[in-house]
Amino acid sequence: MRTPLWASRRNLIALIGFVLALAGLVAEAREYKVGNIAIAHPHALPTVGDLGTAGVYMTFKNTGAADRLLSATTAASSSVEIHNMSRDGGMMRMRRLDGIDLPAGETVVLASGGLHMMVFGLKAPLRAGASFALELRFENAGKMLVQVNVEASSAATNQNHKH
Ligand SMILES: [Cu+2]
Repeated sequence: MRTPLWASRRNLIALIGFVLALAGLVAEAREYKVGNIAIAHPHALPTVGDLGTAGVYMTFKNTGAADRLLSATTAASSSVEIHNMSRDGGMMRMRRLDGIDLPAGETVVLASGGLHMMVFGLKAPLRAGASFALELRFENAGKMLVQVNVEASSAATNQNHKH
């Protein structure tokens, strides 16, 4: 007896879904671990025109005692700052921070419109698909080198992130 066509098509669709889910996992799989800190999905937005700055985002998951991100450096730019963006009345305001607290057992997300890092004085424009090494320094966990992927995003661009 032959398998009805609708059954095999359903299997094919399920297979395609599985492959797509797997591809998504691979793209998101860039995760690092130093001490109790897991660092997931370090990424930056492509630069716009000659603008020598870009926002850098990632997620920190602290599975141990409280820690703190102190600073970051990269050979790709002259400096890296830690910023927080928040809504103040109707205005988005940017504040420079001297670190980011990573409370025990908590996840801290650096994302567009909130906590983020920012590279200044980029030596070359950031193009989607490229990547650069960024060294993170934590109070307790020490140093960790992560690879930051430059990813195009429809949600935000560096154009509306001027200082
Ligand atoms: Cu900023």
